[in-house]
Amino acid sequence: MAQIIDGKKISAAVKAEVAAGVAALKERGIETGLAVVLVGDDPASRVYVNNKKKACALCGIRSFEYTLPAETKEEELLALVGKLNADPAVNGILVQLPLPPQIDEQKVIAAIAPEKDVDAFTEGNVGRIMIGDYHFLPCTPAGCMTLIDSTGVSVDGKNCVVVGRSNIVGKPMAMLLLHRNGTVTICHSHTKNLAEICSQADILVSAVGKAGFITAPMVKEGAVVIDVGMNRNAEGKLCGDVDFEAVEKKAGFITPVPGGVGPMTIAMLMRNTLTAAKLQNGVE
Ligand code: BQF
Repeated sequence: MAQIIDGKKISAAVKAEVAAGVAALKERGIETGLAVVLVGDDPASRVYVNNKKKACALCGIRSFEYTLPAETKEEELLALVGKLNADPAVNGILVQLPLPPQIDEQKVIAAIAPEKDVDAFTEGNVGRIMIGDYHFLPCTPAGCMTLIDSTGVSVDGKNCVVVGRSNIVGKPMAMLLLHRNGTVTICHSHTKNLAEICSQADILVSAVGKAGFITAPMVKEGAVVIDVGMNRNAEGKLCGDVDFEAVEKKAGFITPVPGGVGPMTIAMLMRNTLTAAKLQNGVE
């Protein structure tokens, strides 16, 4: 029976640490602020933005919400990002993805000042992750890494399998595991023998987006299983990529959904915002 990794509890500890850091800045007269930009009214995005605002309040970070209509033009959003780049009260800028189809996401991301890019999505910050010299880690992979560390299992020399190759999760996740000396395999929709490759993983990270994708035969006895999936099953219940009931019996450690990676993503955003405030004020 696997030990369940409590992402809620671990994220609370990270947020408490951030709150202490934010309070220490405040004592020196420095306020920490995060701008959260939402375009349109996607209900999932609305929930995520609310989670981020709530976490800001808990950490003592000022949040500035900008909600723009779904039909917002690209140049209007670019103008807002430009304004936020120039605003000294804003230490971090978060543009909630996905954006509506008339807006080029890459163009908007590229417009964010690198020192305020708390998602670590801009080209320069992505490049810094590749060479292992960074200020900001992308929130979800950073959260996964903290969850892996909480198990006490070392990544060094282990077989690590990442399923999914997105720029936001899969690719940077693989890079972080590589920095820790893991032997890393990235699987995706064109991978042959995916089940067999997964079944050899000491550390398995799934970021696929399909409920029930990772089944028990795909998991090595005692493995660390990190479930990044955010799906709704047939009953409309929130669930990950992993068949939790079955895999729980075989894995050594497993993250639940909800209460696993999701809360860590938010906590890491708070940490990055504090880091941004320190960097912009020459602290530390
Ligand atoms: C939890 C996200 C897919 C696409 C875009 C806590 C969140 C989720 C779950 C949350 C996510 C997922 C976020 C739980 C932010 C994580 O208790 O399990 C928090 O708010 N997330 C996002 O901003 O964009 C996404 C998933």
